[in-house]
Amino acid sequence: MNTTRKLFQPTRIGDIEVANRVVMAPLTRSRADEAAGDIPGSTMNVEYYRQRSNAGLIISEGTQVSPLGKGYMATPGIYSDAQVEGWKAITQAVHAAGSKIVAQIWHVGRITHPDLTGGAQPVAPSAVKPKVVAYTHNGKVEVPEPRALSVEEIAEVVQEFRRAAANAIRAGFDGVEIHGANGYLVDQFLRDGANRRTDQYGGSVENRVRFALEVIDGVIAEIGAGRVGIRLSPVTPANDLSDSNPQAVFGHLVEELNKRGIAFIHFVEGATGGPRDVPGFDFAWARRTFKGTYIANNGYDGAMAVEAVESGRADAVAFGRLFIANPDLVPRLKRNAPLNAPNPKTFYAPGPEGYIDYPALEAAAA
Ligand code: 8OZ
Repeated sequence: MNTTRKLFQPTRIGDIEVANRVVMAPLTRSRADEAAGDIPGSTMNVEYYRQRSNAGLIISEGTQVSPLGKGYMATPGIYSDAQVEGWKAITQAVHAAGSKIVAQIWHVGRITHPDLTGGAQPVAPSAVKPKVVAYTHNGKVEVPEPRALSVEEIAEVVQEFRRAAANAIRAGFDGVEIHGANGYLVDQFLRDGANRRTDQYGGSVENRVRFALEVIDGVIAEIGAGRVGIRLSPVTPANDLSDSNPQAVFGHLVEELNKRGIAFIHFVEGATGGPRDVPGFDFAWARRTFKGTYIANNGYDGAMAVEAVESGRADAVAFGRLFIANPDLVPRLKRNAPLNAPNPKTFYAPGPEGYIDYPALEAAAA
């Protein structure tokens, strides 16, 4: 039994009191009501999150801050009143089951296609086309070249993140995670593989970090630093993004985030969903430097997570795939119980199969 391990003890993540240090990672599941306007909160959406409320903290699936911020079919938004109403059913169920939940607020930038954005051309820091395919109702399509945002439009996107954070609180979330990882818009500004700007948002490290900090500062002004986190993936090649010197840009960002007293940084250590040993960024340095909660992610199993929190290498650990397949992941990890294997075929498929029908331990044992 692992029950007495630190991973399973309560703590605070910023202003958020959590029952344990197991975090459910943000997971795109593509089961919002797209026809109604990318609205979450169906009976099966509520049941999915309710089943997983044994996590100390749930980070919601990525939720777009605007129609242009959408990059996948049937992902939920958090910009309309109907979306806020939908989220309320989910946050209420999670709280009733004793967990906490933050909204992952998301703009995909250039990782989308006009078929997903109501016909609009994707936007990005610069007109640099990634080698990425999008899945739309018309099948698999290459994403087109994006257009560069103007300085005025950048300010509007910052406002969209700010409104999304205010909406998250209205919807009953305990806070937000800004999606700064995996090659989406915030990350596109940070890394020079996508950012070729020559104005105050490009070039130097300070300039490339500017957009992320404007988003952070806008969101802090709206909901308070103790309810704000960010997800970062300094070395992931996901979505065809790279940087010539991740330590420089993400090092500066971590120091600036530290000054602002945000609740947490959620680090994807290595290549998202792949190898952990990718050079270019010193995660141990970030852990020592950042005074808020360090949430570790990427390929952890129970033993690794117990060790990481016990040794102080991380404050909390986020699990993605394991939470898809194991609704009762925390009790299973406590008992070293066997785990269900996830079925990738149903990760993004519509409907309840592979979503709310993975068995819990008691049911599995019966
Ligand atoms: C897998 C499929 C769709 C989206 C990410 C939001 O990479 C995602 C995502 C992952 O952060």
